[in-house]
Amino acid sequence: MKEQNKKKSKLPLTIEQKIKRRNFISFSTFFLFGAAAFSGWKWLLNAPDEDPGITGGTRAPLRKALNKTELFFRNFFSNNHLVKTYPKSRAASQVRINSLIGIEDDTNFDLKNWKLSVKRQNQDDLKISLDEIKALPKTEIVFDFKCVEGWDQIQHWAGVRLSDFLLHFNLDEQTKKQYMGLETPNGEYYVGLEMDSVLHPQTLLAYEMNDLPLSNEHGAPLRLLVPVKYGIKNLKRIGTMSFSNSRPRDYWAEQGYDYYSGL
Ligand SMILES: Nc1nc2c(c(=O)[nH]1)N[C@H]1C(S)=C(S)[C@@H](COP(=O)(O)O)O[C@H]1N2
Ligand SMILES: [Mo]
Repeated sequence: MKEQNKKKSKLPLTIEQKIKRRNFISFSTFFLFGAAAFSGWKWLLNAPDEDPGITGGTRAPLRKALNKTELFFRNFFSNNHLVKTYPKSRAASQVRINSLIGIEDDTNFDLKNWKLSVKRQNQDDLKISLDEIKALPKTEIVFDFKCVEGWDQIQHWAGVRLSDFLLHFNLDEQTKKQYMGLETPNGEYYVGLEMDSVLHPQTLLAYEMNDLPLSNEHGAPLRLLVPVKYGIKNLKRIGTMSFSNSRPRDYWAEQGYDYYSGL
């Protein structure tokens, strides 16, 4: 049956014809894909920039794609997703110090009189002392701290769960907003976090590292630890806390880094 079919069709192609045909197919495929890639690139090049502001400049279509990916991961890693923790014996004794933006100047910073200011809408700022924060249940964590620059280190921190803090100071109305903004007392370093990460059970306001009060370089008297995110979001020396439905300004996002910076 098969043989008969073959005989009915045209004469079989010669080897040369076969080669020619293949060459034609591969060259035209190559050309078509090339043309498509080129026009895609031209399109992207001519596409408008994203709206200026909170994130570093890129083409609007690229930002759209980035935001889609972000949403996918945000839904994928809900609050039930916990980062891996380690025994204290695995924690580094020499904890790496990275950048010191907004915290270098210790002469103009009054550690003793520091208070966390919490901005609330239509109400006075809350001013909270370290002692008030320390009075809340203490939570410890040993996790692998990751910096976008490519290093990571297992570190031991302690403080209060940010969600415990918010509950205790009656900030539940504020947590209905989509974002929290944190800034150093001098406003030179600042981050924005979406509420899912703020309320994540491993997110801490930390005042101790390796069972000792934070050193200035590590963000004394109080810093953020958000283990579900890269180091850039882990603001050292918190001065103010605020809430909003639009993205708060973010130091590294303004430089073009991913706003979400999730792990
Ligand atoms: N105020 C302030 N917080 C900051 C930074 C900074 O420069 N200034 N750097 C961030 C970055 S990029 C990292 S990796 C971590 C490093 O924290 P560490 O110095 O305690 O290791 O702090 C983050 N928080
Ligand atoms: Mo970092």
